[in-house]
Amino acid sequence: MIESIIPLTVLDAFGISPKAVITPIGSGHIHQTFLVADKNKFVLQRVNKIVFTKPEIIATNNRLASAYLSKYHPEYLFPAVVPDNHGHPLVYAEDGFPWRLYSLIDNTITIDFVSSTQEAREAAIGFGKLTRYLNGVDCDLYKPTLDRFHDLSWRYEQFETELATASENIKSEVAEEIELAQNFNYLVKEYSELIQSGSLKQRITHNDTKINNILFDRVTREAVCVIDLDTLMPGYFIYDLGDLVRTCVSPVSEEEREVTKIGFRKEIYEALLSGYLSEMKSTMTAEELKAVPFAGKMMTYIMALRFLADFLRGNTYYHITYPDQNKVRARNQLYLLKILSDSV
Ligand code: GN1
Ligand code: MG
Repeated sequence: MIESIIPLTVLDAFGISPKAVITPIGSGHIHQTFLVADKNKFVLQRVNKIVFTKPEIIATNNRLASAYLSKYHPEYLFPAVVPDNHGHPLVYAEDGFPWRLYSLIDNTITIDFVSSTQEAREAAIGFGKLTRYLNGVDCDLYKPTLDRFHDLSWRYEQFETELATASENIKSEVAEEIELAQNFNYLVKEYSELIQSGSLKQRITHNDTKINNILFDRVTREAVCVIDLDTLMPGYFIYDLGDLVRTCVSPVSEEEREVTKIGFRKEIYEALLSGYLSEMKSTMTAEELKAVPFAGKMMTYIMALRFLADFLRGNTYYHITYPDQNKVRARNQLYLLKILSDSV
């Protein structure tokens, strides 16, 4: 029963009637998300504090961005949280888990799959615009909500740690994936050199730019606003452009088991680049532009490593609905990486 999952104290703190109609929504791997139909419609979320151990940092980064955007880009739609009755962004339930509330943005939809160059371009414009609009902020005011989140060297180290401690049994189940992952290790060196050269500007990036983290207008299919701002924090443009490429170019998602269905849709890739750069190019250096082709490969590799490491550690991070789901995801991403490496 939904009512038993959502504590009444939480509903009360947000001023939601216990009679509101509440249904689970969303396809995220981390939090639990619900649609609340009360006098108005809301999105209520239980924040996974096992993953986000410092949810206050999310709230602070979002508050800073929201204040900056409403001052300098007042027309920009930034999905700020609805505070509780005391003006707090988070309400802690008795079990220690924080909850937060958003207004539902009417007449919008999310998509899990890009079916046209227009959708790809729109999504890339949406994420590019956010970073461009925040170009003038002092990045030092924003703290990492997850440390070293997209640090490829660190993710590779984590993968190696899991490899060193996993049982032979588990390792033999993913022997092929382990070998593939190790073969792409040269990307870690490329990444480290790129970061150490200082050629990428630190910016405020979204860091979770998968296609279902953008709201589209139900009718015009234009991008309305970006959502899921948990990882809005300092980062590099390659993280955002890269995750767009990772989640959009293939005709199938990261969940697809049949690897022969994975592919590279050139026209979608070009639409992503053209959309993202139409927003961001004016703020980018020549060296950053040179790093554009690296973005998709880097982010696809990082996800392959993360899924594989989670499989090796016994699936403690990503929500799974069947036993070898993280293996499937890792394999999928490694195949996509191979195709990307041959294509860009
Ligand atoms: C997670 O929860 P969700 O779906 O927004 C993950 C992202 C991955 C994504 C892969 C905090 O995002 O980094 O790209 O799964 N978020 C976190 O689908 O780990
Ligand atoms: Mg997320």
